[in-house]
Amino acid sequence: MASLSIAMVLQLLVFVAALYTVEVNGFNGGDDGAVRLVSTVAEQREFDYYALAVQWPPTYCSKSTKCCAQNGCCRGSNSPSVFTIHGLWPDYNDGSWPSCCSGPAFNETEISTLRGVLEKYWPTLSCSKSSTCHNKKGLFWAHEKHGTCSSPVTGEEYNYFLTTINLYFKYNVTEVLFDAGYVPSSSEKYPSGGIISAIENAFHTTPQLICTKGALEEVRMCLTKDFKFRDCVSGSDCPDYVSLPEFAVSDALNGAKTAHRSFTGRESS
Ligand code: U2P
Repeated sequence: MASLSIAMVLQLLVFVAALYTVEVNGFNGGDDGAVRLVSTVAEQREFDYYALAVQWPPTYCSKSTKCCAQNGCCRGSNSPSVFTIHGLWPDYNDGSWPSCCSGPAFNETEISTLRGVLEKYWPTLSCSKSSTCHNKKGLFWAHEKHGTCSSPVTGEEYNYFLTTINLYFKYNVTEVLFDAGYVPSSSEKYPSGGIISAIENAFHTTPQLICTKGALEEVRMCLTKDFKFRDCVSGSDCPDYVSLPEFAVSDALNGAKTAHRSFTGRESS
């Protein structure tokens, strides 16, 4: 009788262990446990729309304190002088967004043929590694929360990046603003309303402008899941007049020097 109960207890233990293993490993290869499974499921609700965010590197780079080979701010005279891609973000109508969705982890080799265009038009403007899902850090492009959460529409990783690049070229914010006279300047201030109108005239959509210390940092345009323009759920946060700074000459020179140092393997701090 006693040996029978021991066998039953052992069987029960094996069963519980098996159940636990299935639950932990079920979604994500089992690297971070059952809590992760719950949060993944909760965040799987499909997104409502996209925000295409493009950023103005001189504004972002004015906050950049560190140079390294990967940092697009540190390319000296080759630093980006056009709006570059920040992201194609799946968003919810309530102003939030999904942050980690199930699906394969970011795989750099899948986008190797796009690498040149991504380096140029989707550069990281920072030395710090971006957070990815699974509590890891990686390339700026590895914001899995965006690519994997977009997958119900864009499918596999390569197509997410290709779609984003195509939208970026199709809706060329740099060209529209420069053509309307909103050109980089170290002294001019431009009316935010004028910048918004230039985009409205070109694309028939109202963009959301994001500023840092009175300088235009980002333009976001919102799209339905079939890539037609729609309203964003948040408004602009810019003052009435904004600057569109040039890369300061000293920044470019410093960038050139530090980039050179970085490319020879020494990282500045
Ligand atoms: O705005 C700050 C950061 O929040 C993330 N974000 C913001 C708005 C939005 O619609 N979707 C979204 O993801 C961005 O985070 P990142 O991709 O840079 O990590 C944005 O920079």
